[in-house]
Amino acid sequence: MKLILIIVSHDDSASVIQSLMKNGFSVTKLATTGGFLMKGNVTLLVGCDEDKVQNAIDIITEHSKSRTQIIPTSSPFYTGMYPSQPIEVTVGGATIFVLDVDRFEKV
Ligand code: 2BA
Repeated sequence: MKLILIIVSHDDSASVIQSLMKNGFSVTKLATTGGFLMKGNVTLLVGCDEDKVQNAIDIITEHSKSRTQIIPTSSPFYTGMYPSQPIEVTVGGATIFVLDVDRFEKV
């Protein structure tokens, strides 16, 4: 068994969750915050058999869209550095970790 950790933007989360569940995956949603933008994002926990992992990743890919965002110079990351222009970062898409599960129990 594998545990998939998926970090997605809040905007894409409903569509990702809906599609995963429609395809038989169990999903737990956590409200999280990205360290760079300090903006809310969503982390999903999905436990599944190893042979279903690629199917989950395909679904996540289909429903997570990359977009760019301009961040102001007042971002906490830049405190003390003061770049002269706001910078553009790519947000969205999904960051995915696939972990081995030693033991899975529901009691
Ligand atoms: P944040 O840390 O808020 O990062 C949001 C986006 O800002 C990142 O998108 C990336 O495009 C940009 N970014 C992050 N750190 C940067 C830096 N030092 N310099 C310039 N640009 C930077 P993603 O890479 O798609 O990440 C989206 C969210 O996924 C992140 O939100 C974070 O919550 C999580 N994440 C990404 N990689 C991770 C990792 N290796 N470990 C844990 N969480 C991760």
